[in-house]
Amino acid sequence: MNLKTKKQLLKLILISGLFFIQSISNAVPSTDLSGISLIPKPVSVIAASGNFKLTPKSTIFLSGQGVELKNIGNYLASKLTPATGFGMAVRIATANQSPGNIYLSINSGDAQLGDEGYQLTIKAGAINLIANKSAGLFNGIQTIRQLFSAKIESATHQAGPWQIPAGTIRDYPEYSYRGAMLDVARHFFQVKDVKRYIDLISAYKMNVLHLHLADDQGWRIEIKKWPKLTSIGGSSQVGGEKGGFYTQEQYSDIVKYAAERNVMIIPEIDMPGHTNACLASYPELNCDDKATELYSGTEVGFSTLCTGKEITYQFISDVFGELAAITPGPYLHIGGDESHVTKIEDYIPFVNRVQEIVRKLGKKVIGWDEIALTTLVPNSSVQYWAKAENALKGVKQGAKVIMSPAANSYLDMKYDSTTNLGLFWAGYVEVDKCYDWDPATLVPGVGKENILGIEAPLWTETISTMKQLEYMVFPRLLGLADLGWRAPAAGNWNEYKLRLGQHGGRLKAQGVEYYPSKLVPWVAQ
Ligand code: TNX
Repeated sequence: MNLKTKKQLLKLILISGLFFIQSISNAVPSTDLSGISLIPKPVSVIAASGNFKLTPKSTIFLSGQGVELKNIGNYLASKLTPATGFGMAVRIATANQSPGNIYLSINSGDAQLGDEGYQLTIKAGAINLIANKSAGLFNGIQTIRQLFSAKIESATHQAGPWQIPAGTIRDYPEYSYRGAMLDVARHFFQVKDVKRYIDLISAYKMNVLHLHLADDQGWRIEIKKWPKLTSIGGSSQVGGEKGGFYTQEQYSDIVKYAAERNVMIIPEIDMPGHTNACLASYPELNCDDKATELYSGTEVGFSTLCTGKEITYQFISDVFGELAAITPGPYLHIGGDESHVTKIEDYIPFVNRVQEIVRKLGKKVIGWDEIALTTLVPNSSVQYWAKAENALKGVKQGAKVIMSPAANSYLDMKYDSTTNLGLFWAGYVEVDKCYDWDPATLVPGVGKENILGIEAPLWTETISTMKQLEYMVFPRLLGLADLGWRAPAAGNWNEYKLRLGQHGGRLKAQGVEYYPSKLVPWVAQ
Protein backbone atom coordinates (compact mmCIF):
# COMPACT_ATOMS: atom_id res chain seq x y z
CA MET A 1 0.00 0.00 0.00
CA ASN A 2 1.54 3.36 -0.96
CA LEU A 3 1.40 6.45 1.21
CA LYS A 4 -1.49 8.00 -0.74
CA THR A 5 -3.73 4.92 -0.36
CA LYS A 6 -2.82 4.67 3.33
CA LYS A 7 -3.86 8.29 3.83
CA GLN A 8 -7.13 7.66 1.98
CA LEU A 9 -7.81 4.59 4.08
CA LEU A 10 -7.16 6.52 7.28
CA LYS A 11 -9.54 9.27 6.10
CA LEU A 12 -12.22 6.66 5.38
CA ILE A 13 -11.85 5.10 8.85
CA LEU A 14 -12.05 8.54 10.46
CA ILE A 15 -15.16 9.55 8.52
CA SER A 16 -17.01 6.30 9.20
CA GLY A 17 -16.04 6.61 12.88
CA LEU A 18 -17.59 10.05 12.98
CA PHE A 19 -20.75 8.72 11.31
CA PHE A 20 -20.90 5.94 13.88
CA ILE A 21 -20.60 8.38 16.80
CA GLN A 22 -23.23 10.63 15.20
CA SER A 23 -25.69 7.78 14.75
CA ILE A 24 -25.34 6.38 18.27
CA SER A 25 -25.64 9.87 19.77
CA ASN A 26 -28.98 10.18 17.99
CA ALA A 27 -30.29 6.88 19.25
CA VAL A 28 -29.36 6.70 22.93
CA PRO A 29 -30.11 9.22 25.69
CA SER A 30 -27.36 11.81 26.09
CA THR A 31 -24.82 10.94 28.77
CA ASP A 32 -23.64 14.51 29.22
CA LEU A 33 -25.95 17.22 30.58
CA SER A 34 -24.16 19.96 28.66
CA GLY A 35 -24.73 18.07 25.39
CA ILE A 36 -28.53 18.26 25.58
CA SER A 37 -30.17 20.76 23.22
CA LEU A 38 -32.22 23.10 25.35
CA ILE A 39 -34.44 25.89 23.97
CA PRO A 40 -34.19 28.54 25.26
CA LYS A 41 -30.52 28.12 26.07
CA PRO A 42 -29.83 28.30 29.82
CA VAL A 43 -27.37 30.73 31.40
CA SER A 44 -25.15 27.92 32.69
CA VAL A 45 -25.01 24.13 32.46
CA ILE A 46 -22.36 22.18 34.36
CA ALA A 47 -22.23 18.44 33.77
CA ALA A 48 -21.37 15.90 36.49
CA SER A 49 -21.04 12.13 36.42
CA GLY A 50 -23.95 9.78 36.99
CA ASN A 51 -27.58 9.66 35.95
CA PHE A 52 -30.93 10.35 37.56
CA LYS A 53 -33.58 7.77 36.77
CA LEU A 54 -37.36 7.95 37.20
CA THR A 55 -38.90 4.80 38.64
CA PRO A 56 -42.51 3.67 39.06
CA LYS A 57 -42.19 4.84 42.69
CA SER A 58 -40.85 8.33 41.86
CA THR A 59 -42.63 11.02 43.84
CA ILE A 60 -42.76 14.80 43.49
CA PHE A 61 -42.02 16.31 46.90
CA LEU A 62 -42.94 19.92 47.72
CA SER A 63 -40.81 21.82 50.24
CA GLY A 64 -43.45 24.15 51.51
CA GLN A 65 -47.20 24.55 51.45
CA GLY A 66 -49.68 26.63 49.52
CA VAL A 67 -51.87 25.99 46.53
CA GLU A 68 -49.50 27.55 44.00
CA LEU A 69 -46.76 25.08 44.88
CA LYS A 70 -49.26 22.24 44.86
CA ASN A 71 -50.54 23.31 41.42
CA ILE A 72 -46.98 23.37 40.08
CA GLY A 73 -46.35 19.89 41.49
CA ASN A 74 -49.53 18.58 39.89
CA TYR A 75 -48.60 20.25 36.62
CA LEU A 76 -45.23 18.46 36.60
CA ALA A 77 -46.93 15.16 37.38
CA SER A 78 -49.37 15.71 34.52
CA LYS A 79 -46.44 16.20 32.11
CA LEU A 80 -44.53 13.09 33.21
CA THR A 81 -47.36 10.61 33.76
CA PRO A 82 -48.80 9.89 30.26
CA ALA A 83 -45.56 8.72 28.60
CA THR A 84 -43.96 7.02 31.62
CA GLY A 85 -47.14 5.46 32.95
CA PHE A 86 -45.78 6.17 36.47
CA GLY A 87 -48.19 7.43 39.13
CA MET A 88 -46.01 10.44 40.13
CA ALA A 89 -47.66 11.20 43.47
CA VAL A 90 -47.33 14.79 44.73
CA ARG A 91 -46.59 15.13 48.48
CA ILE A 92 -45.23 17.53 51.08
CA ALA A 93 -41.50 16.73 51.57
CA THR A 94 -40.49 14.50 54.49
CA ALA A 95 -37.10 13.54 55.91
CA ASN A 96 -37.35 10.06 54.42
CA GLN A 97 -35.78 10.38 50.98
CA SER A 98 -35.75 7.35 48.72
CA PRO A 99 -33.98 7.60 45.33
CA GLY A 100 -35.71 8.72 42.13
CA ASN A 101 -37.69 11.65 43.52
CA ILE A 102 -38.08 15.23 42.33
CA TYR A 103 -38.01 18.03 44.94
CA LEU A 104 -39.57 21.42 44.27
CA SER A 105 -38.92 24.31 46.62
CA ILE A 106 -39.71 27.99 46.59
CA ASN A 107 -37.80 30.90 48.25
CA SER A 108 -34.27 30.04 47.25
CA GLY A 109 -32.88 33.24 48.80
CA ASP A 110 -30.81 33.52 45.62
CA ALA A 111 -31.38 37.07 44.33
CA GLN A 112 -29.66 36.47 40.98
CA LEU A 113 -32.43 34.05 39.97
CA GLY A 114 -35.00 36.88 40.12
CA ASP A 115 -38.71 36.21 39.66
CA GLU A 116 -38.45 33.74 36.81
CA GLY A 117 -35.08 32.03 37.26
CA TYR A 118 -34.37 28.62 38.76
CA GLN A 119 -31.59 26.29 39.75
CA LEU A 120 -31.80 22.63 38.88
CA THR A 121 -29.48 20.12 40.52
CA ILE A 122 -29.55 16.63 39.09
CA LYS A 123 -27.89 13.83 41.05
CA ALA A 124 -28.12 10.07 40.73
CA GLY A 125 -30.53 9.98 43.65
CA ALA A 126 -32.73 13.04 43.12
CA ILE A 127 -33.61 16.16 41.17
CA ASN A 128 -33.77 19.39 43.17
CA LEU A 129 -35.48 22.39 41.61
CA ILE A 130 -35.38 25.67 43.51
CA ALA A 131 -36.68 29.13 42.64
CA ASN A 132 -37.83 32.34 44.29
CA LYS A 133 -41.31 32.22 42.79
CA SER A 134 -43.61 29.64 41.28
CA ALA A 135 -42.84 31.21 37.88
CA GLY A 136 -39.23 30.05 38.30
CA LEU A 137 -40.35 26.54 39.17
CA PHE A 138 -42.60 26.51 36.12
CA ASN A 139 -39.66 27.48 33.91
CA GLY A 140 -37.42 24.88 35.56
CA ILE A 141 -40.05 22.23 34.84
CA GLN A 142 -39.91 23.13 31.12
CA THR A 143 -36.18 22.43 31.29
CA ILE A 144 -36.77 19.09 33.05
CA ARG A 145 -39.18 18.09 30.24
CA GLN A 146 -36.52 18.83 27.64
CA LEU A 147 -33.85 16.86 29.54
CA PHE A 148 -35.79 13.61 29.10
CA SER A 149 -35.88 12.05 25.63
CA ALA A 150 -38.50 13.49 23.24
CA LYS A 151 -40.96 10.66 23.78
CA ILE A 152 -41.68 12.06 27.28
CA GLU A 153 -44.05 14.39 25.39
CA SER A 154 -46.11 11.54 24.02
CA ALA A 155 -49.72 11.32 25.18
CA THR A 156 -49.48 7.52 25.26
CA HIS A 157 -47.36 5.09 27.25
CA GLN A 158 -43.79 4.68 25.93
CA ALA A 159 -40.91 2.43 26.90
CA GLY A 160 -38.24 3.90 29.22
CA PRO A 161 -35.65 4.20 30.61
CA TRP A 162 -36.40 7.75 31.76
CA GLN A 163 -33.08 9.22 32.72
CA ILE A 164 -31.23 12.52 32.85
CA PRO A 165 -27.44 12.96 33.14
CA ALA A 166 -26.26 14.61 36.36
CA GLY A 167 -25.18 18.22 36.76
CA THR A 168 -26.39 21.70 37.61
CA ILE A 169 -28.31 24.28 35.58
CA ARG A 170 -28.66 27.90 36.65
CA ASP A 171 -30.95 29.96 34.55
CA TYR A 172 -32.79 33.28 34.32
CA PRO A 173 -34.13 35.40 31.41
CA GLU A 174 -32.62 38.34 29.57
CA TYR A 175 -36.03 40.01 29.03
CA SER A 176 -39.02 39.89 31.37
CA TYR A 177 -41.56 40.15 28.52
CA ARG A 178 -41.50 37.23 26.08
CA GLY A 179 -44.73 37.12 24.15
CA ALA A 180 -46.82 35.73 21.36
CA MET A 181 -49.86 37.45 19.83
CA LEU A 182 -52.85 35.66 18.38
CA ASP A 183 -55.30 37.46 16.09
CA VAL A 184 -58.66 35.88 16.94
CA ALA A 185 -60.51 38.67 15.10
CA ARG A 186 -59.72 37.81 11.46
CA HIS A 187 -60.43 34.15 12.19
CA PHE A 188 -61.93 33.06 15.47
CA PHE A 189 -60.16 30.39 17.54
CA GLN A 190 -62.03 28.31 20.12
CA VAL A 191 -61.11 28.33 23.84
CA LYS A 192 -59.56 24.85 23.53
CA ASP A 193 -57.29 26.08 20.72
CA VAL A 194 -56.18 29.11 22.73
CA LYS A 195 -55.39 26.77 25.64
CA ARG A 196 -53.31 24.53 23.39
CA TYR A 197 -51.46 27.61 22.15
CA ILE A 198 -50.76 28.60 25.75
CA ASP A 199 -49.41 25.08 26.43
CA LEU A 200 -47.12 25.25 23.41
CA ILE A 201 -45.70 28.75 23.98
CA SER A 202 -45.18 28.24 27.71
CA ALA A 203 -43.19 25.05 27.05
CA TYR A 204 -40.57 27.41 25.61
CA LYS A 205 -40.80 29.78 28.59
CA MET A 206 -42.83 32.46 26.82
CA ASN A 207 -44.87 34.37 29.37
CA VAL A 208 -47.29 36.67 27.51
CA LEU A 209 -50.23 35.93 25.23
CA HIS A 210 -51.57 39.08 23.61
CA LEU A 211 -55.08 38.47 22.23
CA HIS A 212 -56.10 40.72 19.32
CA LEU A 213 -59.81 40.70 20.23
CA ALA A 214 -61.36 43.15 17.79
CA ASP A 215 -60.77 44.18 14.20
CA ASP A 216 -62.74 45.06 11.07
CA GLN A 217 -63.83 41.45 10.53
CA GLY A 218 -65.03 40.56 14.03
CA TRP A 219 -65.53 41.45 17.70
CA ARG A 220 -64.61 38.55 19.99
CA ILE A 221 -65.27 39.48 23.62
CA GLU A 222 -68.61 39.83 25.38
CA ILE A 223 -69.24 43.36 26.68
CA LYS A 224 -72.36 43.31 28.82
CA LYS A 225 -73.27 46.98 28.35
CA TRP A 226 -72.97 46.69 24.54
CA PRO A 227 -74.41 43.28 23.66
CA LYS A 228 -74.65 43.84 19.90
CA LEU A 229 -70.85 43.89 19.71
CA THR A 230 -70.94 40.13 19.89
CA SER A 231 -74.42 39.31 18.55
CA ILE A 232 -73.72 41.32 15.38
CA GLY A 233 -69.98 42.14 15.41
CA GLY A 234 -69.01 38.66 16.55
CA SER A 235 -70.94 36.87 13.83
CA SER A 236 -68.51 37.39 10.94
CA GLN A 237 -64.92 36.58 10.02
CA VAL A 238 -62.60 36.60 7.01
CA GLY A 239 -64.03 34.57 4.13
CA GLY A 240 -67.63 35.02 5.24
CA GLU A 241 -67.88 31.98 7.49
CA LYS A 242 -69.52 32.23 10.92
CA GLY A 243 -67.30 33.94 13.51
CA GLY A 244 -67.58 33.54 17.26
CA PHE A 245 -66.71 35.23 20.56
CA TYR A 246 -65.66 34.52 24.13
CA THR A 247 -68.12 35.10 26.96
CA GLN A 248 -66.55 36.93 29.90
CA GLU A 249 -66.63 33.62 31.74
CA GLN A 250 -64.70 31.89 28.96
CA TYR A 251 -62.20 34.74 28.85
CA SER A 252 -61.66 34.43 32.61
CA ASP A 253 -61.15 30.71 32.16
CA ILE A 254 -58.42 31.43 29.57
CA VAL A 255 -56.81 33.98 31.93
CA LYS A 256 -56.74 31.42 34.76
CA TYR A 257 -55.40 28.62 32.56
CA ALA A 258 -52.68 30.97 31.32
CA ALA A 259 -51.75 32.15 34.83
CA GLU A 260 -51.24 28.53 35.91
CA ARG A 261 -48.68 28.33 33.11
CA ASN A 262 -46.91 31.59 33.92
CA VAL A 263 -48.59 33.34 30.98
CA MET A 264 -50.17 36.79 31.30
CA ILE A 265 -53.06 37.62 28.98
CA ILE A 266 -53.01 41.08 27.38
CA PRO A 267 -56.32 41.97 25.69
CA GLU A 268 -56.26 44.31 22.70
CA ILE A 269 -59.15 46.36 21.37
CA ASP A 270 -57.76 48.03 18.27
CA MET A 271 -58.86 51.67 17.70
CA PRO A 272 -59.66 54.17 16.19
CA GLY A 273 -59.06 52.17 12.96
CA HIS A 274 -59.65 48.42 12.55
CA THR A 275 -63.12 49.02 13.99
CA ASN A 276 -65.62 47.98 11.32
CA ALA A 277 -67.09 45.20 13.49
CA CYS A 278 -68.24 47.64 16.19
CA LEU A 279 -69.25 50.25 13.62
CA ALA A 280 -71.52 47.60 12.04
CA SER A 281 -73.00 46.75 15.46
CA TYR A 282 -73.91 50.27 16.65
CA PRO A 283 -74.93 53.07 14.22
CA GLU A 284 -74.27 55.73 16.86
CA LEU A 285 -70.52 55.04 16.78
CA ASN A 286 -70.41 56.29 13.18
CA CYS A 287 -70.15 60.02 12.35
CA ASP A 288 -73.15 59.67 9.98
CA ASP A 289 -75.19 57.57 12.48
CA LYS A 290 -75.41 54.74 9.93
CA ALA A 291 -74.20 51.25 10.75
CA THR A 292 -71.64 49.87 8.28
CA GLU A 293 -71.93 46.44 6.64
CA LEU A 294 -70.12 43.51 8.24
CA TYR A 295 -66.79 42.91 6.49
CA SER A 296 -65.14 39.63 5.53
CA GLY A 297 -62.30 40.80 3.28
CA THR A 298 -58.67 41.44 4.22
CA GLU A 299 -58.09 45.11 3.44
CA VAL A 300 -56.80 47.32 6.26
CA GLY A 301 -57.05 51.00 7.13
CA PHE A 302 -60.58 51.87 5.90
CA SER A 303 -62.53 52.19 9.17
CA THR A 304 -62.51 54.70 12.02
CA LEU A 305 -64.46 55.42 15.17
CA CYS A 306 -66.05 58.87 15.16
CA THR A 307 -63.45 60.70 17.26
CA GLY A 308 -65.60 63.84 17.65
CA LYS A 309 -68.55 62.17 19.39
CA GLU A 310 -68.89 61.85 23.18
CA ILE A 311 -70.62 58.49 22.84
CA THR A 312 -67.37 57.09 21.39
CA TYR A 313 -65.56 57.75 24.68
CA GLN A 314 -68.48 56.37 26.71
CA PHE A 315 -68.23 53.22 24.59
CA ILE A 316 -64.46 52.95 25.12
CA SER A 317 -64.81 53.53 28.90
CA ASP A 318 -67.43 50.79 29.11
CA VAL A 319 -65.41 48.33 27.02
CA PHE A 320 -62.12 48.89 28.83
CA GLY A 321 -63.92 49.07 32.19
CA GLU A 322 -65.38 45.59 31.72
CA LEU A 323 -62.11 44.25 30.30
CA ALA A 324 -60.04 45.71 33.15
CA ALA A 325 -62.33 44.00 35.67
CA ILE A 326 -61.62 40.55 34.20
CA THR A 327 -57.94 41.07 33.34
CA PRO A 328 -55.64 40.68 36.38
CA GLY A 329 -52.49 41.66 34.42
CA PRO A 330 -51.39 45.32 34.39
CA TYR A 331 -51.85 46.00 30.66
CA LEU A 332 -54.61 46.96 28.22
CA HIS A 333 -53.61 47.19 24.54
CA ILE A 334 -55.33 50.00 22.64
CA GLY A 335 -54.09 49.16 19.12
CA GLY A 336 -53.73 52.49 17.33
CA ASP A 337 -52.19 51.12 14.11
CA GLU A 338 -52.99 51.86 10.48
CA SER A 339 -55.73 54.42 11.16
CA HIS A 340 -55.40 55.64 7.58
CA VAL A 341 -58.83 57.31 7.42
CA THR A 342 -58.51 59.11 10.76
CA LYS A 343 -57.03 62.59 10.28
CA ILE A 344 -53.84 63.03 12.31
CA GLU A 345 -55.40 66.06 14.05
CA ASP A 346 -58.21 63.74 15.22
CA TYR A 347 -55.95 60.76 15.94
CA ILE A 348 -53.70 62.56 18.43
CA PRO A 349 -56.38 63.88 20.84
CA PHE A 350 -58.26 60.59 20.49
CA VAL A 351 -55.30 58.45 21.57
CA ASN A 352 -54.47 60.92 24.35
CA ARG A 353 -57.99 60.59 25.71
CA VAL A 354 -58.02 56.79 25.44
CA GLN A 355 -54.73 56.60 27.34
CA GLU A 356 -56.32 58.66 30.11
CA ILE A 357 -59.31 56.26 30.25
CA VAL A 358 -56.95 53.29 30.64
CA ARG A 359 -54.82 55.08 33.24
CA LYS A 360 -57.90 55.91 35.32
CA LEU A 361 -58.79 52.20 35.32
CA GLY A 362 -55.44 51.55 36.99
CA LYS A 363 -53.97 49.83 33.92
CA LYS A 364 -50.94 50.53 31.74
CA VAL A 365 -51.28 51.30 28.03
CA ILE A 366 -49.67 49.35 25.23
CA GLY A 367 -50.18 50.51 21.64
CA TRP A 368 -48.66 49.82 18.21
CA ASP A 369 -45.77 52.14 17.39
CA GLU A 370 -48.00 54.83 15.83
CA ILE A 371 -49.19 55.87 19.32
CA ALA A 372 -45.75 57.43 19.87
CA LEU A 373 -47.05 60.30 17.69
CA THR A 374 -49.23 61.33 20.64
CA THR A 375 -48.32 62.45 24.16
CA LEU A 376 -47.66 59.20 25.99
CA VAL A 377 -48.85 58.91 29.58
CA PRO A 378 -46.21 57.62 32.03
CA ASN A 379 -45.76 53.82 31.92
CA SER A 380 -47.14 53.47 28.40
CA SER A 381 -45.34 51.01 26.13
CA VAL A 382 -44.93 51.15 22.38
CA GLN A 383 -44.99 47.99 20.29
CA TYR A 384 -42.53 48.43 17.44
CA TRP A 385 -43.69 46.68 14.26
CA ALA A 386 -43.05 49.01 11.33
CA LYS A 387 -41.50 52.42 11.90
CA ALA A 388 -38.17 52.74 13.73
CA GLU A 389 -38.72 56.50 14.06
CA ASN A 390 -41.90 55.83 16.05
CA ALA A 391 -40.07 53.47 18.42
CA LEU A 392 -37.46 56.17 18.93
CA LYS A 393 -40.15 58.81 19.53
CA GLY A 394 -41.58 56.51 22.21
CA VAL A 395 -38.20 56.11 23.90
CA LYS A 396 -37.67 59.87 23.88
CA GLN A 397 -40.94 60.15 25.85
CA GLY A 398 -39.70 57.59 28.37
CA ALA A 399 -41.79 54.70 27.08
CA LYS A 400 -40.60 51.11 26.98
CA VAL A 401 -40.58 49.26 23.67
CA ILE A 402 -41.86 45.80 22.82
CA MET A 403 -39.91 44.52 19.83
CA SER A 404 -42.07 42.95 17.10
CA PRO A 405 -40.25 43.87 13.88
CA ALA A 406 -42.40 42.51 11.05
CA ALA A 407 -39.41 41.38 8.98
CA ASN A 408 -38.09 39.22 11.84
CA SER A 409 -40.96 38.30 14.11
CA TYR A 410 -44.20 38.18 12.10
CA LEU A 411 -45.32 34.57 12.11
CA ASP A 412 -47.89 35.25 9.37
CA MET A 413 -45.18 36.02 6.82
CA LYS A 414 -44.48 33.20 4.35
CA TYR A 415 -41.29 31.20 4.96
CA ASP A 416 -40.45 31.38 1.25
CA SER A 417 -42.16 31.61 -2.14
CA THR A 418 -43.51 28.05 -1.82
CA THR A 419 -45.44 28.63 1.42
CA ASN A 420 -49.18 28.36 0.66
CA LEU A 421 -50.40 30.22 3.74
CA GLY A 422 -49.47 33.68 4.92
CA LEU A 423 -48.61 37.10 3.54
CA PHE A 424 -45.31 38.55 2.37
CA TRP A 425 -45.55 42.31 2.60
CA ALA A 426 -42.64 42.34 5.07
CA GLY A 427 -40.66 39.82 3.01
CA TYR A 428 -40.16 36.09 3.45
CA VAL A 429 -39.29 35.14 7.02
CA GLU A 430 -37.30 31.91 6.95
CA VAL A 431 -36.39 30.29 10.26
CA ASP A 432 -32.94 31.94 10.30
CA LYS A 433 -34.37 35.41 9.65
CA CYS A 434 -36.49 35.04 12.76
CA TYR A 435 -33.43 34.19 14.84
CA ASP A 436 -30.58 36.23 13.46
CA TRP A 437 -31.29 39.61 15.00
CA ASP A 438 -30.62 41.28 18.32
CA PRO A 439 -33.54 43.18 19.90
CA ALA A 440 -31.08 45.52 21.66
CA THR A 441 -29.24 46.67 18.52
CA LEU A 442 -31.91 46.48 15.78
CA VAL A 443 -33.11 50.08 16.10
CA PRO A 444 -30.34 52.63 16.71
CA GLY A 445 -31.19 54.56 19.86
CA VAL A 446 -33.38 51.77 21.28
CA GLY A 447 -31.17 49.76 23.63
CA LYS A 448 -31.67 46.97 26.15
CA GLU A 449 -32.60 49.47 28.88
CA ASN A 450 -35.50 50.75 26.75
CA ILE A 451 -36.85 47.33 25.86
CA LEU A 452 -39.49 45.43 27.77
CA GLY A 453 -39.03 42.36 25.61
CA ILE A 454 -40.10 40.73 22.38
CA GLU A 455 -43.38 39.57 20.89
CA ALA A 456 -44.18 37.28 17.96
CA PRO A 457 -47.53 38.21 16.35
CA LEU A 458 -49.64 35.79 14.35
CA TRP A 459 -52.15 37.65 12.16
CA THR A 460 -54.78 35.30 10.82
CA GLU A 461 -56.12 36.69 7.54
CA THR A 462 -54.99 33.44 5.84
CA ILE A 463 -55.02 31.12 8.84
CA SER A 464 -58.21 29.50 10.09
CA THR A 465 -57.34 26.12 11.64
CA MET A 466 -55.06 24.96 14.43
CA LYS A 467 -53.00 22.87 11.96
CA GLN A 468 -52.38 25.96 9.84
CA LEU A 469 -51.56 28.01 12.91
CA GLU A 470 -49.02 25.45 14.10
CA TYR A 471 -47.38 25.21 10.67
CA MET A 472 -46.78 28.97 10.60
CA VAL A 473 -45.77 29.31 14.25
CA PHE A 474 -43.45 26.31 14.50
CA PRO A 475 -40.54 26.20 14.46
CA ARG A 476 -40.13 30.01 14.23
CA LEU A 477 -41.54 30.65 17.70
CA LEU A 478 -38.74 28.59 19.31
CA GLY A 479 -36.12 30.96 17.91
CA LEU A 480 -37.96 33.99 19.24
CA ALA A 481 -38.34 32.29 22.62
CA ASP A 482 -34.58 31.67 22.66
CA LEU A 483 -33.88 35.26 21.64
CA GLY A 484 -36.04 36.67 24.43
CA TRP A 485 -34.53 34.47 27.11
CA ARG A 486 -30.83 33.94 26.50
CA ALA A 487 -28.09 36.55 26.71
CA PRO A 488 -27.29 37.93 23.20
CA ALA A 489 -23.70 36.66 23.25
CA ALA A 490 -24.83 33.14 24.08
CA GLY A 491 -26.22 32.19 20.68
CA ASN A 492 -25.87 32.50 16.95
CA TRP A 493 -27.70 30.88 14.06
CA ASN A 494 -25.09 28.18 13.38
CA GLU A 495 -25.13 27.07 16.99
CA TYR A 496 -28.90 27.44 17.37
CA LYS A 497 -29.85 25.48 14.24
CA LEU A 498 -28.19 22.36 15.70
CA ARG A 499 -30.20 22.78 18.91
CA LEU A 500 -33.39 23.35 16.93
CA GLY A 501 -32.73 20.22 14.86
CA GLN A 502 -33.10 18.17 18.03
CA HIS A 503 -36.57 19.61 18.76
CA GLY A 504 -38.41 18.23 15.73
CA GLY A 505 -39.20 14.95 17.48
CA ARG A 506 -40.28 16.78 20.60
CA LEU A 507 -42.75 18.91 18.60
CA LYS A 508 -44.00 15.84 16.73
CA ALA A 509 -44.58 14.00 20.02
CA GLN A 510 -46.88 16.91 20.98
CA GLY A 511 -48.74 16.54 17.67
CA VAL A 512 -47.27 19.71 16.16
CA GLU A 513 -46.83 19.56 12.38
CA TYR A 514 -44.10 22.14 12.06
CA TYR A 515 -42.52 23.51 8.89
CA PRO A 516 -39.46 21.30 8.24
CA SER A 517 -37.17 24.08 7.05
CA LYS A 518 -34.26 22.91 4.86
CA LEU A 519 -31.98 25.26 6.76
CA VAL A 520 -32.21 23.07 9.86
CA PRO A 521 -30.39 19.73 10.32
CA TRP A 522 -33.42 17.85 11.73
CA VAL A 523 -32.48 14.77 13.69
CA ALA A 524 -34.77 11.76 13.43
CA GLN A 525 -35.96 10.73 16.89
C1 TNX B 1 -50.37 44.81 9.69
S1 TNX B 1 -49.08 44.82 12.38
C2 TNX B 1 -51.30 44.95 10.68
C3 TNX B 1 -52.39 43.97 10.79
C4 TNX B 1 -52.34 42.95 9.70
C5 TNX B 1 -50.91 42.54 9.46
C6 TNX B 1 -50.75 41.44 8.48
C7 TNX B 1 -50.21 45.79 12.61
C8 TNX B 1 -50.11 46.57 13.80
N1 TNX B 1 -51.19 45.86 11.70
O1 TNX B 1 -53.64 44.62 10.81
O2 TNX B 1 -53.10 41.86 10.07
O3 TNX B 1 -50.20 43.66 9.01
O4 TNX B 1 -49.43 40.99 8.43
